[in-house]
Amino acid sequence: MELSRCRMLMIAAVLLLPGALAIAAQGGQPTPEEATALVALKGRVSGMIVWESNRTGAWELYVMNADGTGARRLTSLATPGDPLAFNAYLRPRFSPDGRSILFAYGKAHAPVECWIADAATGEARKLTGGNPLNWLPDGSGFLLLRTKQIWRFDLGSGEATLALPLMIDTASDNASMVGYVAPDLSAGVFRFGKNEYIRLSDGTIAKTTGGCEPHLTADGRFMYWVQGPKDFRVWDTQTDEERQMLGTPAVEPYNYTYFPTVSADLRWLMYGASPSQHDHNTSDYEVYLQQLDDWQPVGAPVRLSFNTGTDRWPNLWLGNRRVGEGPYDVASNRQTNPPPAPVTVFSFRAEDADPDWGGDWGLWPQIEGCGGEAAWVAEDAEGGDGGSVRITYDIGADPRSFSMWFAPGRNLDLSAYDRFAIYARGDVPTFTLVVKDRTADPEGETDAGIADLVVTGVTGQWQRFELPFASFVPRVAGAALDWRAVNHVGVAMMAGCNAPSGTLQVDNLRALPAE
Ligand SMILES: [Ca+2]
Ligand SMILES: [Ca+2]
Repeated sequence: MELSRCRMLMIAAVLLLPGALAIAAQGGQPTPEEATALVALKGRVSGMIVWESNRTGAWELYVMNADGTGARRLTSLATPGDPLAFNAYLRPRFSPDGRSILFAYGKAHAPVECWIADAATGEARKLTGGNPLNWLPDGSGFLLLRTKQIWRFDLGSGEATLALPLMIDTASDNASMVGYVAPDLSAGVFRFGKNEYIRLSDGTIAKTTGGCEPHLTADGRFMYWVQGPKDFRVWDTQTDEERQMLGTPAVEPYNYTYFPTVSADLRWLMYGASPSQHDHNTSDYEVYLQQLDDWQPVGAPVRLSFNTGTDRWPNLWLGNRRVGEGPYDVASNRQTNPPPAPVTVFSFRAEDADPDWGGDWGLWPQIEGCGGEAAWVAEDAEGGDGGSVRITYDIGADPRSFSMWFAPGRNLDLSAYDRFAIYARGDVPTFTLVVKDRTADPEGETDAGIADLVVTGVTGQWQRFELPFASFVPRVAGAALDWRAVNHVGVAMMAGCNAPSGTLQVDNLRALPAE
């Protein structure tokens, strides 16, 4: 029976001097809090997000699932460095069925055009001249502004016809004009010198505000806009009530907010936020999602993009379609997205400190009677601050094990990662790293969802070991670990696999991103 427990793969050390493979800091990485928020968002919102980014050097459309997964570049519109590439707002908007994306495009210094992209393939084409406003509710076409008049473009016929005779005197149809028209064509909002809410029956300007980037909700009832950075406002056209929708979000340093768009059900606000940089073409705006209830924020905003380019004008479509599977923005396209930051499981930064990703640590024998102690040592394996932990144990001949870290219910998504790294030394040659997910056996009554990897080659000197996720062996044959929901990682000593007694010192366990 002892042998069956030791089916786990033996892996030799990757012999690297401490610090030899230091992880370089990269721009645009999620903090542990941001990574946790991304995981927590899963299952709470269904749909797709499109936004525009200049991370390749030219403006392109990018898409991701509403929970931030599957992020990828959608279009190949421009040649980077092309001096004639479109350089104004694309303001992409999903069609009601989520299959197409309407956006502004063209050549720099030329009249703006209405373009459409396939939301799955990214294939894009020009439909007509003018500045696109918004989709018709039935998806049969869209409205656009051309020569200061509102036109209706019909996708079936490919023709644009004048929708209203009204000349919108104050509106500009230049490429950076921001506007939106109510579905019944009763009113529209436009930004020229100021934000204006205009009754389209007679051209009456019913409301003028400061700021910029005016929008209407999909039902046409609410106008919302940027009064200034850190100050989004909303106006109820029925009750004439104006109030703040979002002030300074509790996100540092990304609290300088622009580009608000609200989902059709009014429950989600998307926006771009930068670290106090204003320029809308060069600043490091990032895409954020904020839940709303009656126009007030619920919980903290979730950061969805991780790139030092300008990420702006996110648009959320709610529904059951997805852009595809894949990791977060950080790992989806290495040419334009930096990898995610390593996740530190524990660093033993201080005596009695909790593991870095939460939970608790100590020694938990699987059966009573094992002897063991864990002592914090003021010595970091990489020569940095903080310390490590020294485990002195005696498990005898019975298949007893010790696990030295546990974080119930964390369900951390490590799908963008492919290996652990850990430092170890000791007077025993091996130890076992144990990983458990939450999905296979939530009650923890069996070994389903647990996988092991025996690390060999431990010596008296600190060594860095790399442990590929693919090498972990499930305890229950055929039950692969779900790396999207990891809630337990532990260092274990198990009879039949590891020495029955000895001393082991470990430090700085991290999950590392796939290359
Ligand atoms: Ca950015
Ligand atoms: Ca340490």
